Amino acid sequence: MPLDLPFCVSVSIPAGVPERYDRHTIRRLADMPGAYLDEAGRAAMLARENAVVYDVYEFLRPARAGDLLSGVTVLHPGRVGDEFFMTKGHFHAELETAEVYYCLGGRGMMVLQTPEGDCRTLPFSAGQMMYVPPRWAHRSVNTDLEADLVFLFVYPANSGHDYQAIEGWGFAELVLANEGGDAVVVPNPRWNLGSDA
Ligand code: PAN
Ligand code: ZN
Repeated sequence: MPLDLPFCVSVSIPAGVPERYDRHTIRRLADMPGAYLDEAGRAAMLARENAVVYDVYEFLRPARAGDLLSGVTVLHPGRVGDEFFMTKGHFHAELETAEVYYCLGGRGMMVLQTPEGDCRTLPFSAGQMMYVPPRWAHRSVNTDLEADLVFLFVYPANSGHDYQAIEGWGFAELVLANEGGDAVVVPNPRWNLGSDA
């Protein structure tokens, strides 16, 4: 889309895929080594099929303060072991930048965490808005095995992404299915162990 001109685009509810977009990123199981607690389970699933975990449709802008990046994420249903499908999660490289998510469809949670390790996991479902303050890393989790979790996001164009810290440490909390299949938030047994690995 032409830069510096207003644009308006249809985003269907609850499917979420915009009628047009600048970039489509596909994240598959193979793109998420070490992200799930059950790494052997991920490898076994991968041997069968390199499933798509989520799609991101973005409207691109120059990386300048004052501009905004926006788009839609479609996080598909599934589990690796007991752990629900989730995004990689990241800090913004420019740590003092915030983000707003609005959930268009589905049912899930967001895991948020500061560099100091303060971790909060909040429900995030259709019709809800999530405010991610500056400094808080964020990951979305789809806790519905039947439907996509779909959300629109808006954040400063100069934010950048830092995936490394989360790839190393993970978040302090995980969202797992209990025996009945319901989502439960539990402490991450691997939390912080990977920081010097
Ligand atoms: C979102 C996320 C998107 C995919 O646009 O980037 O949901 O998640 P990961 O980037 O963690 O793979 C956002 O938070 N942007 O800043
Ligand atoms: Zn973000």
